[in-house]
Amino acid sequence: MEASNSSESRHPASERELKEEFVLADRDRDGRIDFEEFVGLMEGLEAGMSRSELRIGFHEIDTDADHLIDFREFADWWRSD
Ligand SMILES: [Ca+2]
Ligand SMILES: [Ca+2]
Repeated sequence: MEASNSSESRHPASERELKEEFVLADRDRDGRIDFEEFVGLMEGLEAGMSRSELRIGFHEIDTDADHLIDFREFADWWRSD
C-alpha cells in the first residue's frame, strides 16, 4: 500500500529550482506572491485545500504580515514543510 504522493516534486533540491517555482507562481512578475497567486500555486500542487485553509496557510507563510510572500518567506516555507 502506498501512502505517499510524490514528496519529491514539493521539495526541489536546489535554490535555482526553488526560484523557478517562485517565478512560475509570481504571475504578474512583481517579485512577490499575492494571495491569488498563492491560490494558483497550491492548485498547481493539488494540495486540495479549501479557500479558508489557503488563507490561513498564506498568513503562516507571510511572516512579516505585509500580505505578500517574498522569495525568502517562500523559501523558508518550502524547506520547512
Ligand atoms: Ca506577484
Ligand atoms: Ca511578507
